[in-house]
Amino acid sequence: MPTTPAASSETGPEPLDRVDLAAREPAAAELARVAAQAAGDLLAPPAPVRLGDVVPAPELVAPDATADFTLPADAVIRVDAVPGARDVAEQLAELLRPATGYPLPVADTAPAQHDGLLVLTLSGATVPADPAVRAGAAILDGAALGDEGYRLDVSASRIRITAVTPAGLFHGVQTLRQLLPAAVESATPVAERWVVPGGAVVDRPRFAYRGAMLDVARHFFPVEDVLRVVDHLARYKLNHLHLHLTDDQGWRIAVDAWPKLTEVGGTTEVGGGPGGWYTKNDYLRIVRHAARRHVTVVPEIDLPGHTNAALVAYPELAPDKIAPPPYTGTEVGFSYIDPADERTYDFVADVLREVAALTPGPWLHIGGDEAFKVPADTYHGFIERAQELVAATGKIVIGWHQLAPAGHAEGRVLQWWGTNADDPVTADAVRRGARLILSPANHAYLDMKYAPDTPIGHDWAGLTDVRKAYDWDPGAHLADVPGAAILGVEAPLWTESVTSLAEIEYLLLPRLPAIAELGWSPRATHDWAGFRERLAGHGPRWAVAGITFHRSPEVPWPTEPGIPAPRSPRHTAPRP
Ligand code: TNX
Repeated sequence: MPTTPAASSETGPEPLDRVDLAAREPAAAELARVAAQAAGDLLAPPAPVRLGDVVPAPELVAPDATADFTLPADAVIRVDAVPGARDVAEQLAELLRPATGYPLPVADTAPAQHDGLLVLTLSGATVPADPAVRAGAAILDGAALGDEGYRLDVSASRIRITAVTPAGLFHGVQTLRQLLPAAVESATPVAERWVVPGGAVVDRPRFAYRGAMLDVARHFFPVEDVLRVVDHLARYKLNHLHLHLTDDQGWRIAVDAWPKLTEVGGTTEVGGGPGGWYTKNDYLRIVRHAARRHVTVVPEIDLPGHTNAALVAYPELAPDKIAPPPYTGTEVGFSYIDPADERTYDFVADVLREVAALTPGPWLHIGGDEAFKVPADTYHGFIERAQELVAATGKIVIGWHQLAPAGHAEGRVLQWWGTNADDPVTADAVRRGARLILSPANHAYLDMKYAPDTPIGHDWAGLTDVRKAYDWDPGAHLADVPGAAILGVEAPLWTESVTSLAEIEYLLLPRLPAIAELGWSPRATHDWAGFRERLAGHGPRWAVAGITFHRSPEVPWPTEPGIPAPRSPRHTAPRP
């Protein structure tokens, strides 16, 4: 038996002539192996990101410390020759090329040739030939990955993403992006070892609907700003962008049959600025940019209240047929289109038909909130007709939860924005067949201030720091509503106090990832301590990408050099 160091120290060193060198060989080999490993580690330190450091938290993570992958300069992305998959591969290349400076050509995978360095595969329900993928299939087979799930396998020689749909591949790409060093967010080449931690991730969403809303009516934001917001959603696997397109202060979407809606109603905004609106081509740019990122745009035409801008443009829609003055303040609940005039329903039908024609997604949102001046019976009658007009376009109606007492319409979805989770009227609508998107204002409203000194935002639903945004369970939030009725979650950003992209980002980040995790991750992963650690790693990513964020004191942001202090959003004077 070889002598162990412990035995040697107790009995003193053995005379050399009695040492059995052959018996020592394994120890020497082990020493050599450890030394080689140490030298190798010096040259190739472990991946800076751990496999589980992903937001939203994946369903299953199986790290393999021996299988880190380093992206070589001559890497090729191979992808199944399917249009949707090919485009995801192109987007992966677009993500990686600026920072790496590598050419990263995208090549089609021949059926038997899965030997590229970065492989994206649509596997359908068939069991994949690759043993690593087959092992994963034992946990979740291809079909169980569903419409949006993916499997990521990282070995020393290859990265493979497998999914049933292009959306699943796209989500896998977002995970891969987060597993690369933060410098991958750089717009210019960086000298960096592009290491990805080894192992497997198998992942799929908890809820089908995961969204954010941008109010482009109170303040108008140009197309480029909206595209960038879509990019932020896509990073965190959110799949719906709800655009609040119309309100008292402005009408933002062109309608051919009623051109003055934008030409007159689009020229105002909160605070007296110039406003603006989207032509149909502008709007389609947003829809297409979102679709490429597997984000569905949900257009909202807020009815019958929140319509002052429409009444300025078309006084015939007003109950008294007199044009009101344009409105640039921030009060709510004073305006409505005339529910007693048939011309109003022509207007609603025309608008919904034209907006539906710009909408590849299944949803049309008709608002319905805060029509305080319309008597309840009249309001219910109006909503029931509006719900029918949505159905006539072939879309499914969504409305704020004020729709609840009106009659049920096939498939309808209510967006609940209350602060008291005991809401019998909404629970009753669910019993009559409604499904819910949850946007509790005291957790999910991104226009609420983080803290008393937050320079912009509201506080009517309380202050919402990152923990408050994170600490609730959409599946069990509302009394007497079963989890099965919850379609998903949405984080709305109202923009009465928001005037720039930097301010949008400041309110979005870091709370949007909190809501994204509630929508995507299995409840078993919910853990504030772990979330804030994972979230901390995103500060450097946002900083490198030039994205504004709130450096919340609740998050242990890294303090190494290279992580600049966050920029505050431009401070704006309080508005009337
Ligand atoms: C309530 S929430 C509104 C909006 C305001 C928001 C401000 C909802 C459906 N209506 O009109 O912009 O509060 O936080």
